[in-house]
Amino acid sequence: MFSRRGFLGTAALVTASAVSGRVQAAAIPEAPTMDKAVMQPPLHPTSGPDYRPVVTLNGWSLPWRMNGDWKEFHLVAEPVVREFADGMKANLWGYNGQAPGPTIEAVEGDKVRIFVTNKLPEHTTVHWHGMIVPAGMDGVGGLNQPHITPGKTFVYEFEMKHSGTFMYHPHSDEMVQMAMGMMGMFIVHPRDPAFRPVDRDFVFIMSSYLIDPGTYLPKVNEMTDFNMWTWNSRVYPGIDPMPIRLGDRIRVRIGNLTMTNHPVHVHGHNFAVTCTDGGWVPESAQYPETTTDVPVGAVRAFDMLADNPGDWAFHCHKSHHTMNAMGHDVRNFIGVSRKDLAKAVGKLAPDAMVMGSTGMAMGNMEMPAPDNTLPMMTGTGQFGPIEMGGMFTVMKIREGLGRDDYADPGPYNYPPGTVAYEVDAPAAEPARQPPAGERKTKPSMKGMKM
Ligand SMILES: [Cu+2]
Repeated sequence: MFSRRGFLGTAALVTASAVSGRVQAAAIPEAPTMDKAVMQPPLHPTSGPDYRPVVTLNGWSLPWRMNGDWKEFHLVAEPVVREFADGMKANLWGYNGQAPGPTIEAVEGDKVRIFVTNKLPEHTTVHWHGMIVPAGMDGVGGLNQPHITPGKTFVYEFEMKHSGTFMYHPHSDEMVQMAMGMMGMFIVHPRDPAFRPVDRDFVFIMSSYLIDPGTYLPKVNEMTDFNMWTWNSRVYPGIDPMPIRLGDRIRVRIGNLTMTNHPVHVHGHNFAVTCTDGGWVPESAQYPETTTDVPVGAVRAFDMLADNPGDWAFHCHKSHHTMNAMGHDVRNFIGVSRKDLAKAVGKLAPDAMVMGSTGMAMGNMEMPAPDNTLPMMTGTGQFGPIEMGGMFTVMKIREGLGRDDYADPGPYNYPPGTVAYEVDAPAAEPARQPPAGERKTKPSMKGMKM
């Protein structure tokens, strides 16, 4: 858990007269830090205007302190160890103990002061993606400000010009630092709490890594062939489930700082994209979807009425992005005779296991793997193996959950007679046309209903 010492405690000691455009080193607020990769409860505001806070999948929101009429936050850029799922950790760079960094929440009209301390071995900056800020606060190293060298603290000050869903990330050795996991979400709530309110507001950011099985460090120069597709630097089954009360109106806000687009898909419901990193989508421009593409360097937030109880898959629809630690240089053996294959392989490698001639479903069987990696397809549901990894989780829509209850409600209790079932009867062979060469006459279309 984060330490809130100093935040709530010191807020009352600071007087409005202490505030000027320039702050002294002694005024740097404490930097809370997080040691867990588990979704923390929503951080309700204790000062400033009211709003319904977001929850971050496997993450948290950064506490602040008021200093006069400024909201002060403190980000610390530093090396971190992030667990992707049980059985795999990665050495990343992030903020305040985790990668991605904490979600920052503020309100339209707020004056925000963000301290950034650099504990990395190289310089960095922070860019506020999508936010309307003065040019000198935009965070492109060299262009808008000097880079923040190791050990130094810089201050960003700006007013929240508009509400919406934004991101933050370095603009300083950007390729390396984003490939190492440095990013986070920045939510600016509308000043009017009646503007498009929702009951539950989920947030995460997508990143991708190439980490060879058995190693801990991402290969930062990779451009396309990633093997870890993550939501908040977690992969299924390590991604938090999304508990939702039946009848809740929910919002899901997704940032994408990977190197490709991700069509995210929800089962059992439809939704409308209501917000991008450019602002709110007018109602007249919204339309129903079940999949929406989240482009690279963009944010999509969708609103959905959770009116269908059950366990519903929510995932990226690129099937390779719901796999873990996947090698791509693999031949397709579907339809190849197992006997011939076994004979050929046996000559070369007597102990090798031949597989893949009927597909790759492995069920409960998992291949031996080095330490610190994850099975390609994994996860178990009440009916058996789920065979997913990567960008996949489950929306668990239940009656009667508490308002701020985000505890996993467990597997769905299906009402009797509502689950697909096996019939105990032989299936008749369908009548088929013989292959073209064996046909006596040309197939006739006459009499066929088209
Ligand atoms: Cu994807």
